[in-house]
Amino acid sequence: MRSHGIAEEELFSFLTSVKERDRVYRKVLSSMCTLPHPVAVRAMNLFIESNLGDPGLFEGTASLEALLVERLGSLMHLPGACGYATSGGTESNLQALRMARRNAGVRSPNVIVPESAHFSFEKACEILSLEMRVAPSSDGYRMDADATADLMDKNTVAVVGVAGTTEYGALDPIAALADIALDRETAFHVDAAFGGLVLPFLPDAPVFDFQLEGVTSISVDPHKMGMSTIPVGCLLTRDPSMLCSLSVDTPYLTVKQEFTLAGTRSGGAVVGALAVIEHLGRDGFTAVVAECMANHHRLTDGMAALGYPVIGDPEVNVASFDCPDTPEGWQVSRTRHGHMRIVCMPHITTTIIEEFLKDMGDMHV
Ligand code: 0PR
Repeated sequence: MRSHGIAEEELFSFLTSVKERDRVYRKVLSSMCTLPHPVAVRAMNLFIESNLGDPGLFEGTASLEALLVERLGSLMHLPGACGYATSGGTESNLQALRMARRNAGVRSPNVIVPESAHFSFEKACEILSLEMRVAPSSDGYRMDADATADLMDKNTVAVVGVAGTTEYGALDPIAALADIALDRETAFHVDAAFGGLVLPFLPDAPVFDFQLEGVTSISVDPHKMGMSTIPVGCLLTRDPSMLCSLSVDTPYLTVKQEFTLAGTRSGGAVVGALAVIEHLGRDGFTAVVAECMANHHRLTDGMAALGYPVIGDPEVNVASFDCPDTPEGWQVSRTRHGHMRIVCMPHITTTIIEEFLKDMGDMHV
């Protein structure tokens, strides 16, 4: 640490100059985060000092967290769902498996995850000492339900399905998996970290939520398609006792028990997430998602015309292509199979997609 601090103006000119090294979102086609909606920034600033780790001090903020859970629970067709705002999909997925392990109480627990699962499950299984059994995909990109059933045994504490996979935008056969889990009395966690704020706003999306009796918990992240400030995810559970099973005593806080993973938690970010949901409403989200999907389809049509048909059958605004080269200046990502991957987030406009397709076309002349 410096022995004498530097003046504010000097500090901010330093910070501003270093920020120039960060990418601006414009040509970033690889991210599942986006520019926060202005109401999220404003709400976050209003609640900037709020700490949900001690909710008795911030009762107003805590009630807004409860409202966020209520709004997302209703969106997932369970208005009374329990839950809390996490730091994102990784924490939600970890806590979902932790609940499942606690509730099952078996000696050598295992979980079944799809090949397409986000790497957060690998972290969660290591931390929780769970054996991670990977179910193959039936068509390359979707979990095989029969293979999942074959992998289960008496020590299986949870099955995981993904609604909107990170790499191919696909949906695992959630309804079939929910039936299997219900039949075997096993927890079924749906990772809708990305798809949870896309699928409810699409006209004919498959059912992936609490409408399916077997679904016991869901991850859905406002800091992805919810356009909130980072970090905000949300873990939802069907049954309050699942969440309460994670409670530990917190003797010297204003509340005496907590089930969250983090202690100190940003109230500002959580209110930011709620602000976007309240401000846009169903109509606003439907419009944002329609725009993202229109751009996604323009992209997949344009890429197909260039000789790169989309891989698999994405149901959300994530598309991958067997295209080894990337035009200069664009940030795309590569899947584990080496495919070019593009996410049409709200910051990716039609003009940007047209520009990208033009650069793609020019690359091969
Ligand atoms: N589940 C799914 C289906 C996800 O896609 C992700 C993240 C997670 C869980 C984990 O969420 P958190 O990162 O919030 O813990 N998917 C993106 C990915 O890993 C996250 C991301 C976002 C990556 C922005 C890059 C980026 O610029 O690809």
